[in-house]
Amino acid sequence: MSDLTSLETDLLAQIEAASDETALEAIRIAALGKKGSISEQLKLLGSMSPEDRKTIGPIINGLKDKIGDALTARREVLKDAALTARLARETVDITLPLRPNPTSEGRIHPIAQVIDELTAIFADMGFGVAEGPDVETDYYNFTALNFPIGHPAREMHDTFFFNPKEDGSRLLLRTHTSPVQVRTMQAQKPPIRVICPGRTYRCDSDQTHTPMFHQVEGLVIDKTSTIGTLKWVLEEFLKAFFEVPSVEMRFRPSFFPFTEPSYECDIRCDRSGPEIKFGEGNDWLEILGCGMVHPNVLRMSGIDPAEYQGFAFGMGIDRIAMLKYGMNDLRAFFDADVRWIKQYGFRPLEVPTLFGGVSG
Ligand code: 2U9
Repeated sequence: MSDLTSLETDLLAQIEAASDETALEAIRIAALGKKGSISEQLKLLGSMSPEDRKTIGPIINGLKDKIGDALTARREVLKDAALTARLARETVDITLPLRPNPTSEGRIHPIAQVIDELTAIFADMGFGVAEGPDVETDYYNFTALNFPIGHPAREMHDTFFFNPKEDGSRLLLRTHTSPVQVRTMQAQKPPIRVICPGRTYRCDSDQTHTPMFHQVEGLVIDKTSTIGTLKWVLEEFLKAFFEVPSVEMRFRPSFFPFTEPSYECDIRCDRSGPEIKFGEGNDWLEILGCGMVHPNVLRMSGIDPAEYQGFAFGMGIDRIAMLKYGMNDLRAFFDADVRWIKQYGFRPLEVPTLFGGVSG
């Protein structure tokens, strides 16, 4: 009896002292396992007299249950303690800033945005987009566009030339996107309706000029297009781009070797307030150049000017981007300053669309 009492005291003390579930499991096996101290006592019942078995049996079974209950209770306590310790160890610092994700951090450059906008507007009028190389030959940049050899207009373009090759020819960085239209005329039969947005280069740098800038030019070649069609296309473009119900245009005579007649086009605007407004006011703003394609240009690209005619126009993308989105220093476009792009760039999933109103 006293053996059983001291076994009980001893086991309860061990259970109370167990510091984790592994230690507790070892105690359980030592007491209730096949060869455990309580199991050994139970085995002795078989050799006892029926009277002894009657009195001692319930005591041993009671001890077994008591130790079982104590083990369960202690296991719960240890489990809780382990969980509490784990929670304390694995705390999340909710004051840490979220890791930035590309769609919320990245911005679309205003130039890329404006190219998307004008492409959508011209696509609506049936224009395709053509692209060509930035490094060009003298032929595509000048000769095919009716710049005679030695003509002063070649000098006016402030061209970046590469070193001459052995045969004396020099490659250059295109000074306008017009070589792309020449390549298009060589590759396609009329009718042709394309715009050519892209990088252009001139050796010029101040607050309104950067050595690399962007132009978009347009070309239409068919049998019937006239200055009237040209005016309509430009008017529709300007209304859609600047999001105004009407624009008033003024065409001034000009000179380009590749068009005849040639014009510079101004639009009516109001510059009296902090922001420039189009379609109203008493000021004029030069916005683009245009004209009917020179017969020599058509002929040089294999198109018969007796059968076909057409018009072309060109404008500076950087300039129209600045006008539309209120930026005043052209050089900031190319500084790659993250603070600037955060201020003036467009969020990838919130870009203005034609269907939602161009500036959203
Ligand atoms: C071909 C035939 C004709 C393209 C044209 C202009 C007028 C023009 C300037 C505007 C501002 C360039 O960025 S800018 O300085 N461009 O005024 N461009 S007509 O005429 C072409 C082009 C290609 C085969």
